[in-house]
This record gives sequence, structure tokens and C-alpha cells, in this order.
Amino acid sequence: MAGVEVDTELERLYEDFGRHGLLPLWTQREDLMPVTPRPAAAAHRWRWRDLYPLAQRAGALVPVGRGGERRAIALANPGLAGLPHATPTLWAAVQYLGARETAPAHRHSQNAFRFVLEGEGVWTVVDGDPVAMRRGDLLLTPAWAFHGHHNTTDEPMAWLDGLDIPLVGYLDANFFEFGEERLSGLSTPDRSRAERLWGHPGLVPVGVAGSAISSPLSAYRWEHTDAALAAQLELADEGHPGAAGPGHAAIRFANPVNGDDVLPTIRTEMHRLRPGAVRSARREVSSSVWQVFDGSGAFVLDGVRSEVDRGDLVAVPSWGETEIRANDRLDLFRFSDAPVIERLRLNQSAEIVR
Ligand code: 1HN
Repeated sequence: MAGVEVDTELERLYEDFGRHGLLPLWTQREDLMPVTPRPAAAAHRWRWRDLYPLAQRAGALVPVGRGGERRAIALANPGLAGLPHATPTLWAAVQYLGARETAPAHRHSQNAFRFVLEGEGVWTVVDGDPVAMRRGDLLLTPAWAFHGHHNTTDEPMAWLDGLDIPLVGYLDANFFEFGEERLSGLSTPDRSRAERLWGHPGLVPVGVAGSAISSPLSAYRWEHTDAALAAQLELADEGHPGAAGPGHAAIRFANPVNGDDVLPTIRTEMHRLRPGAVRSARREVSSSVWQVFDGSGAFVLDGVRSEVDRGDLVAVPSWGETEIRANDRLDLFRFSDAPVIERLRLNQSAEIVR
């Protein structure tokens, strides 16, 4: 009988904890402090062949304009309870802008980039500087820079948006403001002012202070990315160091001011795997989204194989085991929250040896 009384007293204690807004550690220690990360987010693949037609349908049905601001369709990680988050820290979306449409100018405390899978003809105007968008380009709109997108052609265009919306949201640091920029009246040269100032390899302008927290170079052009990857693989063939692994070249997009990541919260990289090459299985603290830029292959995520083709997107939660296999030559764009993890000294990684 004494035991029953203890239990009811214990139950009453827990009820009283709840009534006073308290929770004991001892019932939750394993969830609060697991031995290794236990992300709620799932490793997940989205097919471009599913995404793109849906974006086209949204293009026909949903206007883009003031209020909604962007026709962006977010990847909602199936582990994250219906939130429009690709990973706990990263937002990823397909944005679709129809012929002659404009996505109005605004600014916000979230950092953003665009990566272009296909098409051209959209100008993104970053703080008054028109930046052309073309296949393979990485375009930056750092926190609090005004930006609007203008399609000046008769063809629609779609691209990948990456933002730190979930992270900034957890930190309750969201700020937003409408802007008034127009493309009309602005000259639209092939090279933006930012590229003319900052886009020369290893050369920075004297007497111009560039931002150290986010890159002042708002466009990283595919011709440079492609050349850097090709050169790394050639060097490896000649027996010189430089490549990320056998048949694997990788580059990180860097701030020309100091070599840091292009945005304070988001790392961006491009990878190239030779036909048949394998990036061996590893785990990292940091969540990522990958997009297949070209070619085909497979991601083996915690032992589960998913085939990937051009345009497909893959979310990899922190500490998820990831192996990548190329069929034909495989070009991959990746973005991650690694700069945050590293600044907090939370970075760890493990190669999985079989
Ligand atoms: C935004 O400004 C863009 O500028 C894309 O293209 C997606 C999602 C939420 C809030 C602002 C863009 C966005 C966004």
C-alpha cells in the first residue's frame, strides 16, 4: 500500500511541476542530451521532375506581387512537422518568375542567395545594382540589402533560393521592409558594379571597404566555377594535390575581402565527381541541402540509396551518414549552416570506414 501512495505523491509532484511551469531533467535527459545528434529532420530527396511542373502550375494560377512578394515553393522536410524548413536552420525553395513578371523589392534581416539551374533573362537588383542571372550562377542578397527580381524576357525562369529563415526565426531576429526599386531607369550591363569592383581573382580594390560579414561580390559566375573545378581535376590527373578526393573536385564560394563564407550563416560549395567516382560516406555536424546541377548519380543516406538526376534536391540533417556516387559526371551545388556551427566550435566530422 505504501508503494501506491508514493506513486500518487510522485504523480502529484509532476502535476504540480506542470502547474508551475516546470519540467524535471531526469525524465528527459536523453532527449535533451543525446550521446550524438538526433535530428528530427529526415534525409530526404525531392525530384525536379515533380517540383518544376508544380512551380509551372503555380505560375499560371498564383500572381506574384506585393504582400506575398515571391512565388517561392519551399522544401518542407517530412521530419519537421509541416514547417517550410528544409533543415532546422535552412530554407530552400524553387522560385518561379513568369515572362515579364517582377518580384517587388524588399529587404530583410535574413541572408539569401539564388542558384540558377537553368534559363536566363532575370535581373536581380541588389541595392540598386542590376545583376544578371544565368545557368550555374550563384547570386547573393545579404541581410538587409534591398532586392527585387525582374524577368525582362518572354520566357519564365525558375531557380533555387536558399535563406537562413529558420535560424533567424529561432533567434527572434526577423525584420522586414518593403522597397520601391524599379528596373526601368537603371542600366543593365552584362557585369554588375559589384563584379567590376570585386570580381577579379586575387585582386581587391584599394581604399574600398568591402563587407567582412557577407561578400560584396553579388555574383559568382558559372564560367569561373566550372574552370576552377576542371583545373582541380586536371591537377589530380597530373599527380598534384588539390582535389577533394579521388575523382572529386570541390570549391567553396568565398568572400574576396577575407576568404570567409559568402554569407555569415550559409556556406555554399560546388562539387564535381568524375563518372563512377564515389565521395566516401561521412557524417558532419551541420545540415545541408544539395542540388544536382548536372549529371546523375545516387546519394546513400544512412544506408538508403536515392537516385538523383539534374535538378533533384537532397536535404541532409546533421550527423546523417552521406555517401555520394556518380553515374556520369556529377556536378553538385551544396549549401549548409557550417559557418554557424564552426563559429560556435560545434563542428565535428567522422569518415565511415568499412
Ligand atoms: C525572399 O525575399 C526571396 O528575394 C525568396 O527571392 C524567398 C522567402 C521568405 C521571405 C523572403 C527572394 C523568400 C524571401
